[in-house]
Amino acid sequence: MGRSLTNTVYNLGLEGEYADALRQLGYDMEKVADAERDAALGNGGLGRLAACFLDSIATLDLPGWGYGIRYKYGMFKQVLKNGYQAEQPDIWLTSGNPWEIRRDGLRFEVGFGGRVERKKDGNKEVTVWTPSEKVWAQAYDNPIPGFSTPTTSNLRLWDAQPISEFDLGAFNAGDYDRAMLDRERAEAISAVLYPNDSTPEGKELRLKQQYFFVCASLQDVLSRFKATHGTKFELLPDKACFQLNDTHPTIAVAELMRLLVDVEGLDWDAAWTITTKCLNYTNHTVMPEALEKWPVKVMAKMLPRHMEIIEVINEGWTKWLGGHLKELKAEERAKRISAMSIIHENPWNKEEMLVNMAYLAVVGSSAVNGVAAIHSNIVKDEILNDFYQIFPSKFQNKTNGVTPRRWLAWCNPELASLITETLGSNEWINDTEKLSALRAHASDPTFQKKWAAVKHAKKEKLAALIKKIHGDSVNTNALFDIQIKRIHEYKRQYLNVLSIIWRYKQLKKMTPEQRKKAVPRVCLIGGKAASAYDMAKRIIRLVTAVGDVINKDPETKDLLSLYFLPDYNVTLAETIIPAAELSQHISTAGTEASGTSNMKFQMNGCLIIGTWDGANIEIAEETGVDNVFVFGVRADEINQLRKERKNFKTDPRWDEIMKDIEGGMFGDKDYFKPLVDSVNNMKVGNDWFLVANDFAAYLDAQEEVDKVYKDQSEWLRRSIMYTAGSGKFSSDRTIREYAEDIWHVKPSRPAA
Ligand code: OX2
Repeated sequence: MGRSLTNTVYNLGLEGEYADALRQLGYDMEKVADAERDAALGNGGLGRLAACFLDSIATLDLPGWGYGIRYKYGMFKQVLKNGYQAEQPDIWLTSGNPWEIRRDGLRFEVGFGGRVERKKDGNKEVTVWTPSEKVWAQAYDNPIPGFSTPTTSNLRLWDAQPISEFDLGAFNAGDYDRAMLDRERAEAISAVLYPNDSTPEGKELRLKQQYFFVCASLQDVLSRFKATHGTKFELLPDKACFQLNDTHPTIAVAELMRLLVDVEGLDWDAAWTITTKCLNYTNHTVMPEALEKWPVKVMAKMLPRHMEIIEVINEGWTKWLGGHLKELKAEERAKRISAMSIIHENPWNKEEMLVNMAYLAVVGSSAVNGVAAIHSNIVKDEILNDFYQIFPSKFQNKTNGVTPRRWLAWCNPELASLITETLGSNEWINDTEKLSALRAHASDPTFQKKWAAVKHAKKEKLAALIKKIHGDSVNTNALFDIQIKRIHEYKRQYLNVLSIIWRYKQLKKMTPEQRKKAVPRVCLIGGKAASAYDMAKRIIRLVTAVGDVINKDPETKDLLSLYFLPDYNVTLAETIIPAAELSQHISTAGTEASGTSNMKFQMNGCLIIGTWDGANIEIAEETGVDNVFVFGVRADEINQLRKERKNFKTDPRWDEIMKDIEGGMFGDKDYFKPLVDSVNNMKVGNDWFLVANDFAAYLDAQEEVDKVYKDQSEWLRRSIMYTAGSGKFSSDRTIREYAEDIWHVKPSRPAA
């Protein structure tokens, strides 16, 4: 969520009044705002997307809430120790969180483990699950005010608390540790956010967290439903629906069945009809390791009743599938059924059976969507193709969006004022399609001058931050070139660093006269590496090591510098993005589902260098493809290129740089060896993300960037065209599509 104070004050339209009131009390708005800690309860784009969605849901007066976990420790704080990433706990709750409201009395029991029995209830057989461990899920509400509306939405977060406060018996017997055991075990559930982005660890605690928040959230919604509609559960799909955000909450399929069948006494078929109508699933990534699969053994131990339910769902599903595919020959039919079974063998360990959570979600949902056009096609044609063939109408696309309030109007008030002044009203804040009227001004020199002045002021602000972090003054007349996102091999920060090394080597070779003609650049890279992701941590070290060399070189430092910005988070992004002139979205084609920072940069008039991937494609279409620096292989070439890896002939410039790194030009050569080996060994399976394949095209695209930057009027024209073309990427548009096509809800304002 990032910070709430300024966003709330702005969304309520109170900015002037609030700052005045603070001043009267002797406080400065900016300082007060700065004292707030970011709520960092997610990993990256997936969580931040949900935050933007909540802003749009409230602003559009839609009846929707968010649910999650009130982690005691959110996303770790990243610090650099001698240029290496180190993780520190994010202790954000110690001084309290003024935004949350603890809902006393609003808590639900959540169980784990134990046994399942059949019992007779009259002549009906009922299933009774007796968990061996129980905790409370305590509700905390976080208000989400809409912009320019009285509607305020809610983010309800669950905190895990012990059912029995304290074991006095154990304490009296002198066993102090055991006396506290229940509390510790319960609190562990909502203690820490897993610091992965798209690489779930097979940790039992993670499944426990997932079930914990799903169970509490479903009980919460059912209890509100029952307060109005009693037990008329056939009405549930009209009154409630759930959007499952990736595979993490997909245990909801089994849990809703359990609540309806075991707790409410519905028969299985009626419950299944209701469940599948209420649930929808969004896939957010193509990374195979992120499509969660839980070992049957783990699931059966922690959630024995859910494992049974999943088995029954799978039996029904595979049986139905057999009927549906009856035209096929027996062998082919068996193959297809086995490929689509929710429970299947672990391909790496034949002894182990797995529950495939994405398959469970698809079978248990009404709608399945990807998050950008290309990604939704990959979901249909590759990841879930078998299912798409069976249920083509279930599959949809919902291209992501970001809230123009936080990501343009509030983080860049100077640009917002200029836009409002030029368009004659601030209606664009709620109707971003109106930004397209800026196109008429894109080539106007007077307007360009004003536009450039805003960008420069934002660059000055970022430069001050760099000075604070690194102690260096950067050249604010240089092109500010930025890549901020989680560090991952598929996002290819590595490719960026390699091109910076090449640029440095070129500058070194130039005469002073030639250097005068070079475009100066300040390169900034920021992002966290999952604590267990070794290769990503090496990439960070390469960035800092290269920065250490070039930032100290008196010959070139005004022409090229490279800084790693530690602890990248929402608040930092709010300063970085408005200042950016070039942003990098250079994932291997077909690997970044959408990306959302690309949209934030676009809104702020920042040019994009990018691959034909994720939402870059739609951004280019809206901005004008010629205004974007597009390079690299296309998604449909990737499989073939991976197979041809052995025969790939690397560029001589690449070979030179690899030798430089291996030879210790940036120190730490042993530490960088695995990094070099991961891309430089020409065998099948190596350089999986095709860094070498795209290297030459990327250098060409970078050269083109320099060329255009030298023509400032063309650069500014493009910059204006980016903002003008960003209308589609408001999360208001995305949320309207979800509301109309999937949720079937309409706006409604509380009566005045
Ligand atoms: C991210 C995707 O990597 C990113 O491409 C997308 O824009 C974002 O989700 C929002 O849809 N973890 N993070 C993601 O997916 C998962 C899983």
